[in-house]
Amino acid sequence: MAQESLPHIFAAEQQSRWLSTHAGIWSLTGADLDAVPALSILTTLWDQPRWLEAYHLYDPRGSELFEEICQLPEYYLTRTENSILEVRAREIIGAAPVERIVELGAGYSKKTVHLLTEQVRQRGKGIFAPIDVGASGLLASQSAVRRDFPQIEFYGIHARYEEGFSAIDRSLPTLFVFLGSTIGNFNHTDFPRFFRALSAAMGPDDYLLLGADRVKETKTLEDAYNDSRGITAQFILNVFRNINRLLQGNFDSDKMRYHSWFNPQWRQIEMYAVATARQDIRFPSVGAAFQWQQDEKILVEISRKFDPHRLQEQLSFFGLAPVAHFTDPKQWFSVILFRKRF
Ligand code: AVI
Repeated sequence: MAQESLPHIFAAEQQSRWLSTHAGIWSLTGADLDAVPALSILTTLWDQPRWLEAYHLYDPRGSELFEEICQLPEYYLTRTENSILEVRAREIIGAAPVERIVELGAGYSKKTVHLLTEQVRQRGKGIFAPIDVGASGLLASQSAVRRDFPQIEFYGIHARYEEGFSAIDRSLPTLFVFLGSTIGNFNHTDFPRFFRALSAAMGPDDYLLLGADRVKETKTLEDAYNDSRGITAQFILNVFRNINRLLQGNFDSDKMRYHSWFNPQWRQIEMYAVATARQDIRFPSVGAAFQWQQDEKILVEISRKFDPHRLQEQLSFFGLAPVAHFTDPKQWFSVILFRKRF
């Protein structure tokens, strides 16, 4: 594997830890991205109630299903956020005088295009560095950026979010972009840990653009996560195929069903797999087993819904000051620009 010259993206003390696996895509040396998921799955499945971390949903099939979800008529999040960015990208980029855009998630969706277009229009150049655990999304993003934005330098960072953003140098003013309301998938422990780490990684001239889905009528929320074509159900239950592959497990998808609801007290959609018959689950590779009882639920994913004013106040405690708040005519979704304050 040829080592490329070191990129203008990692802090000096970090550079020796990163290796170029494909030209323009950088991975953490020695990181086994499969080892941590296996441990996470085992520990949370032995919890009471049993649950899973949301990132296990995104194997290649899960990523395809998620793309389908984004096109569903009931799933308003993607198109609402996209319409906000389409209309407001000029103001957003104008308000954030940066040289670099770091996107958490594979990037180069239609939504990112609006920001890159404005970066080139207003500043003529820039650096785009998406961070993602999936190399395929980064490669697709790389070829699209090279094709459509020759003025933009591309660095793909193949890592978990925190590993990626903590390694970035602070010499260039940077806009961190975290869209799609992915913060909604963080539980109450992950949420503060994530923002503490992100704020610590940001320099004084840095900005954060955050997409957050808002609390709204229960039926609208519940329909978005229980679509008439059953794609969301397939997406959620597909996680067990991924677990079977990772841990040589024997989850039987014919003996489970999908259930979701909006929990108003916790302001979150909860997505469960429910056993329709008892399953004796075995993971022979690690010598572990448990009984999944009939009607017992495994919490596969949560999707928290936000009050944007409270969210802005909350992030101010992490040193992130709100600069501008953008929403859609129905006020269903918020895109908020923050500036690092201390
Ligand atoms: C990625 N994330 C923001 C989606 C959401 O809306 O919470 C994941 C998803 N799960 C089921 N549908 C969509």
